[in-house]
Amino acid sequence: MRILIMGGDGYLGWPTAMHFSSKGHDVAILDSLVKRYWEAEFGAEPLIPVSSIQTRVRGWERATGRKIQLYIGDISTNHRFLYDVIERFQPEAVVHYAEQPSAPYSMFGREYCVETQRNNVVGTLNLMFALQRSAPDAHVVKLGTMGEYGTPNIDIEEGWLDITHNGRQDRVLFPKKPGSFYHLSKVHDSNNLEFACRIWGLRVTDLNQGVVYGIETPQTTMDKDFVTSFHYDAVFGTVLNRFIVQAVNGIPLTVYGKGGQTRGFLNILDTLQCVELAVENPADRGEFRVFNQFTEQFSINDLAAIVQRVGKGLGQDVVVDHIANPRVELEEHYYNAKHSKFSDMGLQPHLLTDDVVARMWETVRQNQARVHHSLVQPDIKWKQG
Ligand code: USQ
Repeated sequence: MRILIMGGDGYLGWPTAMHFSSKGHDVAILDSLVKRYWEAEFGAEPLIPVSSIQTRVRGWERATGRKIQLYIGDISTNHRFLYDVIERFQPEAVVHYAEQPSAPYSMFGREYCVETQRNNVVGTLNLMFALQRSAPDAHVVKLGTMGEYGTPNIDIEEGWLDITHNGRQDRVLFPKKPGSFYHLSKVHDSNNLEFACRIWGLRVTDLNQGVVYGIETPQTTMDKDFVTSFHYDAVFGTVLNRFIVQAVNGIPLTVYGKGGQTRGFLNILDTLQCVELAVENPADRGEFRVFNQFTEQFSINDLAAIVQRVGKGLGQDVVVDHIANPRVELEEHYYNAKHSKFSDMGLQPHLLTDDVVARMWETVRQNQARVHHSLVQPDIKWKQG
């Protein structure tokens, strides 16, 4: 298939591009490289140095004989560029990761909120128009987030809710209660995409993904130019990745508040598997399909306990600190999110075992000297910005 990976320079985008290319698909990457700029604004550097996208793609061709086409440009500010890429490449599937992915970044202040929502929402709108114009049959696999739902006091369904109201029934998008301007941007995307499916007949799979952890995929370990952008800082790092870096460096784990916050989690290997399953089994024309993309639920306290236990086995005492929560979120709550659609399609999950944590621990230890301790403590507060 011809598969366009938008945001193909990122933590998930680059491994996804290599994954599809290694399976023999015709892959193109589109990226504005703006994530590297956002990281630079905060002095955040990936734990393991990341090569330029051109070096990555050239190295990939040398190592495998497979070409990945590269389009550098901004889909949110230059719709003509995007129109041109869609027209020329004629993708059968578009995997859309090209968004600002950090909740803290979006809460840093007005400019950061506006930049997040402008970049994410307008980029997705431009994609919709580009497809309607010249590739209406292409299947969009869009990276959404479990955070769109928030933590409601009822079971979370996969995207849609069947309701009975005053004796009548209908099917509506599940009510959303997101916890940051970033998560809200994905809610706006979902609404816009559902509209485009209903009115124009586009085909979309919205992946409501949980929190991803992991550093390695079979392709990222092939060459130093193929490593992915792994973050541990308080702006771009996700919780388990951060905890392991903290533990290796003897920094007390930064559990925010009581630590009863519960989320869905998945290994980066399962992101690849889920995206592949979605691409291989496209939504119908006019269908807006939602999959909850995670394999296990954990509370933050559960994760801290796992990291502490693995550290003990490796001879390192891990201290768990409960620091004042910089976010506004429930710290003890009901959480039961359905996630059976990918299992029904054949997902073989890579679960979070002590061995998985120990393997990540070892990779982090080898790069320990590059950790900037000053980037670890959170200083973006939801209330103050
Ligand atoms: N947390 C801590 N300590 C930390 C970091 C985080 O207790 O040092 C807590 C947070 O308060 C939150 C939970 O861990 O309750 C998850 O935080 P996170 O920073 O790992 O993840 P989040 O901000 O929710 O965002 C991440 C990705 C985002 C993706 C989302 C999936 O950055 O792109 O959409 O995970 S989900 O959380 O399911 O919405």
